[in-house]
Amino acid sequence: MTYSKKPLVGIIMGSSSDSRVMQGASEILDQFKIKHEDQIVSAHRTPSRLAEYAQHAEKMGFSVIIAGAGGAAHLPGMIASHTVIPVIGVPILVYNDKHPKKNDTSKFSAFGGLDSLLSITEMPSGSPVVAVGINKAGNAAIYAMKIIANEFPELKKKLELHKSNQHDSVIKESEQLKK
Ligand code: RP5
Repeated sequence: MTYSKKPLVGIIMGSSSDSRVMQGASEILDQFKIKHEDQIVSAHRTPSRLAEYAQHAEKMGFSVIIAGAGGAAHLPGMIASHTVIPVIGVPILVYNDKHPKKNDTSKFSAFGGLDSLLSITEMPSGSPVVAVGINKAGNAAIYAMKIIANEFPELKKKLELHKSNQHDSVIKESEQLKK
């Protein structure tokens, strides 16, 4: 069963190179049968598309936007400045090993993703964006579902089951240690 005919979550990322990480969010939402729409929107390469996307998100009625970006990760904050839809930022440690060139560090963040994490969390007062850990796109999906779960009791039950499964697997692992 799906919860809505329209996507409830908008997923955006600054570049196709972010998709490998952001897939983590899509996969979790798929597992829970939450419809989402995924797009590439670059805050600095497509600034007008970014503004249009915010209008699109309002029109689509997204409950949450998950925005992933690496480097100077201004995408989540810029989207948040255009809409009141809550934004969850995913700081991305940039890497691209599709066509690696020897000694080419241009695809890697100089600060191990901390630059992106701080860019997202250090939004000035009045324009908040929450952030999950570096590359933790799956956590963004779980948090997004927690936001929308009050509207959907079935989803709330599924999240509770997910939590109790986590509990049970720790107990099982602990029992196995004793053997
Ligand atoms: C950011 O710069 C993107 O989110 C991406 O993580 C990083 C590198 O982008 P590309 O060089 O792959 O376009 O804006």
